[in-house]
Amino acid sequence: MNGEKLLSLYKQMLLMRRFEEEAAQAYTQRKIGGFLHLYIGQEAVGAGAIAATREDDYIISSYRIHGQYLARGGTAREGMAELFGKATGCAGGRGGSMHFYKAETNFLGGWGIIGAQVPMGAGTAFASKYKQDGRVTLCFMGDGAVSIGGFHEGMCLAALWKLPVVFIVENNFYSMGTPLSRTLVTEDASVRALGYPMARATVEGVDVVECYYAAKEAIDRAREQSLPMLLEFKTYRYRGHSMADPGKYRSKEEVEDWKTRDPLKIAVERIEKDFPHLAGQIPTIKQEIEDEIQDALRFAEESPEPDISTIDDHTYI
Ligand SMILES: Cc1ncc(C[n+]2csc(CCOP(=O)(O)OP(=O)(O)O)c2C)c(N)n1
Ligand SMILES: [Mg+2]
Repeated sequence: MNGEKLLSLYKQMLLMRRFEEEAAQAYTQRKIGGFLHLYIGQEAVGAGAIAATREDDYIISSYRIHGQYLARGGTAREGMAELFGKATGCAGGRGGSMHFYKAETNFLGGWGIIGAQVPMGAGTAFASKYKQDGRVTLCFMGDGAVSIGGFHEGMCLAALWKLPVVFIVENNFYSMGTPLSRTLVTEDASVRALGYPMARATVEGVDVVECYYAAKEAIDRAREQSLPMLLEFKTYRYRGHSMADPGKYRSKEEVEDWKTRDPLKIAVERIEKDFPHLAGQIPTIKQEIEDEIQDALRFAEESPEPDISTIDDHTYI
């Protein structure tokens, strides 16, 4: 990966991080209602994997999606406005944190039912195969999804019909407060691929460069050979499951240990070591992101709420 690309991925991860730090703040000020699930700590996975896609590839995911939405070209303005429940949000203010959606960037949401996106991801991949449009689907999920019925149905059909889909498990070792050891007999969620079977890999999800290349291999295979794969990234969320969760089921040492492998820190170290001539751009990037986030907050604050007359819009009756 060249230095410019790495720098752009660093910038993207910083956007994700600062977007959510400010969202958390706004939540405590009651400017955001409902749920708010933060991606902080997991940024390398979304940034790396989505950078390896083509723009017309489909992305579908769970409810922990702000980062993936931003990586897929969603704007901070429309994202923040969505959190604030404003009409200018990426889902018209109706979806909120869990249901970001942006058809123009082939970002298909944003699903709150665990594993629901897996058969849907198989479905979009089936459509691509049927239409021979050369698109790949990236279907993100948490480790909690791999024991859900819908997961198995989607995996089964993807293997049977050789669909161009990459199932990405973001294994952050917890499903709400339940540790992985209480739901799976192994630490590697990718073993789930064996039964169908389909290719699998387990990769550390803290270095954006490694995430990029692991995803690229899977995406290339899906596109060129029309084959699915289960790609697991070991990662960690620094915050609780949602804003209501203080995360008392984890030790301070465990959280601190993962923070020593912070994706942003690793990216900066890589830039300084491999591309020292570009390191001088980092302060400028930080300022640009700061400006973008402050602009997004202002935009969200000043935007109108959806008009009551539009309450039935986008609804099947
Ligand atoms: C079918 C279903 N069962 C239960 C829930 C409640 N629930 C919401 S999030 C969650 C944990 C999921 O954990 P994981 O898949 O590991 O994702 P993470 O939050 O770690 O990103 C559960 C059980 C749900 N949304 N859907
Ligand atoms: Mg999890």
